[in-house]
Amino acid sequence: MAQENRRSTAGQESPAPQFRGWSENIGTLRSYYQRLQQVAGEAAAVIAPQGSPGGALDLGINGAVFERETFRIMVLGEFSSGKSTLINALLGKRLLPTKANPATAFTTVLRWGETERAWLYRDGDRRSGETAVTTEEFKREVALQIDAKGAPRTPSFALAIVEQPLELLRRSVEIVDSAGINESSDRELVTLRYLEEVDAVLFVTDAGRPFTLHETENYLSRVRKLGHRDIFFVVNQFDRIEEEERAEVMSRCRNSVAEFTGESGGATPNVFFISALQALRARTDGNEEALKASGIGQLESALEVFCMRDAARVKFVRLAEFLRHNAVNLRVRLHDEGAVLMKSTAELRELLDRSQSTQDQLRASADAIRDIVSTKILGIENELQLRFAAFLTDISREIGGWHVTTGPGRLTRAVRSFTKGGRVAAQHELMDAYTVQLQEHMQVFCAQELDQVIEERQGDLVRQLEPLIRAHADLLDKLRAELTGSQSERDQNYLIYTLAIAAGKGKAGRDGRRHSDDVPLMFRPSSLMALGAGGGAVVAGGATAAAAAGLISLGLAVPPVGVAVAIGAAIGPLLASGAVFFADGKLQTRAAEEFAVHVKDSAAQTARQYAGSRAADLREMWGGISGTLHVQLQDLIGIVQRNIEESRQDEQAKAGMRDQLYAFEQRITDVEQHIATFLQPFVSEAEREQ
Ligand SMILES: Nc1nc2c(ncn2[C@@H]2O[C@H](COP(=O)(O)OP(=O)(O)OP(=O)(O)O)[C@@H](O)[C@H]2O)c(=O)[nH]1
Ligand SMILES: [Mg+2]
Repeated sequence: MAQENRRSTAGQESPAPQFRGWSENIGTLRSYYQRLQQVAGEAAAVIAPQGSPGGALDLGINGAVFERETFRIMVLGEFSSGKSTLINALLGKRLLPTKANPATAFTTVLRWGETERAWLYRDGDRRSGETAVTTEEFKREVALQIDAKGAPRTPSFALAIVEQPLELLRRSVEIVDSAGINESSDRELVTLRYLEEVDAVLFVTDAGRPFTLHETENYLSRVRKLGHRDIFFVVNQFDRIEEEERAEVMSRCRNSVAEFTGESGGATPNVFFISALQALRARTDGNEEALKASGIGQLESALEVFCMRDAARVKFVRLAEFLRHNAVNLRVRLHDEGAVLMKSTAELRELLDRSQSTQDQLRASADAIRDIVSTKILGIENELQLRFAAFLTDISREIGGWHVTTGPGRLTRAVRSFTKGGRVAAQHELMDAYTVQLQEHMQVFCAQELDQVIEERQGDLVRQLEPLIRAHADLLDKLRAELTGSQSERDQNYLIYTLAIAAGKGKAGRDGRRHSDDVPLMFRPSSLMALGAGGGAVVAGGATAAAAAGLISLGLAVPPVGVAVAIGAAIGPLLASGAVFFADGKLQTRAAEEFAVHVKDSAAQTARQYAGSRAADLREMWGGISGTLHVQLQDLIGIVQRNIEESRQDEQAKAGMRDQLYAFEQRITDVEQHIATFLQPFVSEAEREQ
């Protein structure tokens, strides 16, 4: 089924609009980058010839990001977790070597090609040249060889690029197989280095020992540190888990992921329980039933949604916004440089001295803004906590009236057979049924009520900050005019404007939910950035949209906290000693009572965790403002100081330089306009989708 879906989507004439022309779009952005870089280079030569200090104009962007025109997903995990088997299953083809012993010798990038082709590289940077090989030769090289003593041989290559005419790889999606980590330090290094070159990560863990401390602390943390927020968590080899233990393994894994992602800032966790081996066999045998049972379908759908809908937006919008922001900075900087050039050293010195108190005032006002933001967010955090705790306490009274459904005849069978396994399974089923219902209620409450609170408080914050930021901007402009002697062309309303859309002001016809995706990228939490405009709503609470997009599994938008575990612990003994409850059919009533007690008891803690994670997002979102104000001031003063130190003499030369700098500014403005036009369709697309 999933295969069918994939085919039909991949074969469509019209993919998601923003995915059309992927290469052209990246190419366009690259050309803007090159134009800006050229201006920066030429301007640097004018401002600071002969490499004099302080004159470097750094665009702050590594051009390499514009070179690759694909969306690259890396499959990562400990050795023998089933990474290669999983990719083979996704491809529907036994392309990559798999075996019980460590099997994959080096990183392999799989990408689309009309015909099968492969190249091998001795180093990961591809500096040492490439060797074209056949698919068979590739397969031989990439399979880790064992010497006579049983030790793995050092592979001759570090990277392979393999082109295959497979649907999955169409539309610029690349999949990377990696040598398993935690097996050999050399191979691990090759794998981990490559992490920096990918856009998203699919982490494979073994269901028999899922998410070990070693995995989370060494590898997953590293993945997060590299800025990856789009992690797909795959619990593989699920077929090896006894049926009656599956529910427990699932909740434990979800819990591990929630703990991990929660700790590091709250991404949107995608956890999938699959059997890659079953999926591969089923796909090569054409057995649809078995394919469905393997669980690979959910993963494929999520990947598909991600690649088709979010990947383009993630990549384009992020790059374009980043580029635009850098262009504005560069332009303002050149403008200030040009203006300061016309002043004598003595004049500049005096101006700097005279402006000391204005400078102090500006620093103080940036600090005051920071303090207001942090006090306000603390207030929001407390309010969320109180409201959420009250909601949980209230709902604990309703639990007795909930209709929970368990598998057909499950409880009756457990009663009859009364085996340990039967009881454990029944226990899990009850526990899951109640937990799912609770999480549904929590999601609705968070999305409908708490989001509203956050939005309102953010609106208050904007209203409070607006006059302060305006005053700050005016003061900064006054200082700029004093120091440079000219009116700046900086968009004074930039911060105010971005703040206003952040809180949902000034746009007609918006509904209450739409706050997060309009938050300008520079003020978005990185998790939002990574998800792009559409996915943004997910993290900030739009659980429904996320679920609709298949991006999260139920319950993970709100941390399930210890509730499920506590409930398991409570129902367990009931079932164990359960003759009396089974006998009079009151099991569910008692389970509901226990569940309610635990919900009530853990309400405060659940609320604290929830409020904490929302507040962390808000802090990240708003925290950049004060920093930006400080940097603006420092840039301005820095230019004056540098000019004082360099004390240029020739007035005519200065005038010439100034004219040149103004011409550079004009070129940058031009690029800025192009970027804005480029971004327009992506922004409107995000709006339509909401
Ligand atoms: N039962 C079962 N076995 C699996 C599954 N997936 C993979 N395996 C087996 O696990 C072993 C390791 O699989 P590989 O795909 O080679 O694992 P890998 O993660 O690529 O390993 P390295 O390349 O060494 O890092 C093989 O014997 C597979 O057949 C699964 O879902 N269920
Ligand atoms: Mg492998």
